[in-house]
Amino acid sequence: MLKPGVLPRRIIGEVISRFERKGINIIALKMLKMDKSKAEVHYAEHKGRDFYEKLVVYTVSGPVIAMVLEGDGVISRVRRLTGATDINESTPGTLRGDFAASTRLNIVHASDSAESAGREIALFFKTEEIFTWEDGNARWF
Ligand code: 3AN
Repeated sequence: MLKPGVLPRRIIGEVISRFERKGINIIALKMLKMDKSKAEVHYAEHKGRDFYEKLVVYTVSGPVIAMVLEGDGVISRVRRLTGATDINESTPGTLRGDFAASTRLNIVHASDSAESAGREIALFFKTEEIFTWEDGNARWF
């Protein structure tokens, strides 16, 4: 998920192209505004942390771009492209290393396991909104 700060910075294309250039398939994509209850479910694991309330307020503050990404080892590959959560740790060349100026507003959310991906995808997409597709060139890789 590209967080609300991405849209006004006009870097949606740049962020998404990092995933595409790494050979990851986009199999679902939409722009939407999360409501408070959806944001609270999305970040339920952080309830009670000192940054939680502000994180929810930020998440509902504007449109987000939600995507389902597919590929070999996609969760770890996406998280490596995303970079560390803490912006003081995120390496240049990663999305957060290059674009995030605050840990709370750190550009993107990426699922950290197949289990959380399943839960999070269901928050954003119906089954019929997800399209797996064949890359005709993939057999040469
Ligand atoms: P990640 O998004 O890298 O999986 P999580 O799940 O630990 O990291 O945190 C979810 C979100 O909560 C982060 N993307 C960030 O916006 C926010 N967050 C996490 N830790 C902090 C922190 N120490 N201070 C402020 N915001 C934080």
